[in-house]
Amino acid sequence: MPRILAVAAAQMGPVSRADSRASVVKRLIDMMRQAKAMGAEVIAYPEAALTAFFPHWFVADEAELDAYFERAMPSKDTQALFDEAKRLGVGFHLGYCELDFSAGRKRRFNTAIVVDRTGEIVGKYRKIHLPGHQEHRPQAPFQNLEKRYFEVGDLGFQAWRAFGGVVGTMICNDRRWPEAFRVLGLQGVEMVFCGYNTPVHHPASPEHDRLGQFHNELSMQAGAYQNCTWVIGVAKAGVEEGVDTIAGSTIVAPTGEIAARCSTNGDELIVARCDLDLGKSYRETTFNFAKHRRVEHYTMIVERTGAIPPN
Ligand code: CDT
Repeated sequence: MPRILAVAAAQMGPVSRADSRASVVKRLIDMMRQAKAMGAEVIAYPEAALTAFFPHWFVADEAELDAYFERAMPSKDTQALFDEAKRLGVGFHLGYCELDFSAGRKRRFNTAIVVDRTGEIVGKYRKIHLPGHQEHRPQAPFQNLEKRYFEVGDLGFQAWRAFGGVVGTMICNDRRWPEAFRVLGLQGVEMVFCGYNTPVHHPASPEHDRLGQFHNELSMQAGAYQNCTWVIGVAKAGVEEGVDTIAGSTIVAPTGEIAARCSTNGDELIVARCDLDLGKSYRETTFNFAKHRRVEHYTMIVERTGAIPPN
């Protein structure tokens, strides 16, 4: 019996600073209903989908910063999304910013959850590869203060059983790191959700500006092929609070081919019927990890962080 999972990538156009959480949730619910009508069983929303991507600017006031974070999930405003998911029988992936007190102190994470078709959370991931900088750079046209506002995720790259397969998540910058994909690949992942907010411009390296979409697809297509998995890459796109961000949400097959791609830079849904067994022939041949990986030659990957050229 084929394991077909119909998945929607829900690209979002900008969210403004002034938008209420409830209005954004309503937008997500509208897309969920449309996705259901298009035959989707799961819908994937972007990184930090509930607010504007505030790491692009400096927030000095702690209470103002905390207002971008959820203290519980479901929260008062997101409960309606969970209720609708259950009512429609549609699972979802959601990126949001998490305020956590479980370790006896306040911690902030850039988080994503996977929710099954009954509205239950089946997996949570906290972003590990935080890009950007900690210090305020008032001269820059915009900033990426993720290293200031978030702690490095403490949950690792986990895969979970959901939707009749094995799924995992990573967030935005994680997709550029093959280690993130491989740790999921080593758990037999069949579908990886990855939300992103990627600026078109790179103030520190403007020579990269023309390559944003290429590097987005290069990273996700390589990760998909080398780990025999579907990758659902979903953007928050367009000009948000003055920062232009790439669109190009894509559903990538385990072959490395793009099965569907958004063509606007606003709210847009794409749906693909994903055969979760499509990675099997790669997993059993070219990428039969147990047979071909030579871990005795990979020790440097975990023992060394930065590159050290030979003498
Ligand atoms: N949100 C996020 O992780 N953004 C980063 C910006 C880095 S630009 C190379 C990203 O990887 O898209």
